[in-house]
Amino acid sequence: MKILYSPASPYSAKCRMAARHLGIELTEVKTDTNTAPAELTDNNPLGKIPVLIRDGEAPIYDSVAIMHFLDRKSGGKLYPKKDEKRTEAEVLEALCDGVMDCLLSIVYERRFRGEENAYQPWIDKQWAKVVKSLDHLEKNLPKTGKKLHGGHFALAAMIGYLDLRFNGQWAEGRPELASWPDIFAKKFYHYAEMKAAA
Ligand SMILES: N[C@@H](CCC(=O)N[C@@H](CS)C(=O)NCC(=O)O)C(=O)O
Repeated sequence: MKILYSPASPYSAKCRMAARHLGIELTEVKTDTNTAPAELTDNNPLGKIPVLIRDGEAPIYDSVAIMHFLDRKSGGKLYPKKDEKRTEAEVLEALCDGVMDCLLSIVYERRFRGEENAYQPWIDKQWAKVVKSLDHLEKNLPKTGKKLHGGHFALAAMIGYLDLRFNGQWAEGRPELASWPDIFAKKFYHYAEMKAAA
């Protein structure tokens, strides 16, 4: 199986980390969405990454569908079995993915319109959602028990993207959240190596 990804893509990072944690081997194919290569657009009409490509089977997108596929493939190791715990993990993933949506929207606004033409009220609106969500996470940091789940991988991917594109703009005043990757790294042994390669 291969995954179309880019090193900076947080949704891709979430899936790649989860697959690695579960021991599911994926061939990673670096993909530039800006050039819209046929391998991407033929497999995902939205032209977005990540996309999981399987031999002789339909491609899988988006990242949430890939995570649920990885969960089934691993015999249910990626999400908790108990209903309420599973819902908790899924909502954490939704929140972190939602923050990534806001951050990406800001990055794209600046990139495609140009810094000088970027529409500041839109950026502010997206950033306000990020602030509210990060404050919520700071006060309600998820438990990181024995087993990691999909929500944890989403949280790690979100923090990775904040560090990459919004370094120096989010960690101050949020010590719990800022130091959470240290807890995560103790349970996901490939974290440092994957971060360094990104
Ligand atoms: N909801 C999607 C979001 C995927 C997404 O927006 N990926 C970005 C890269 S991080 C992308 O492909 N952007 C290119 C585009 O929107 O054309 C998911 O969870 O996979």
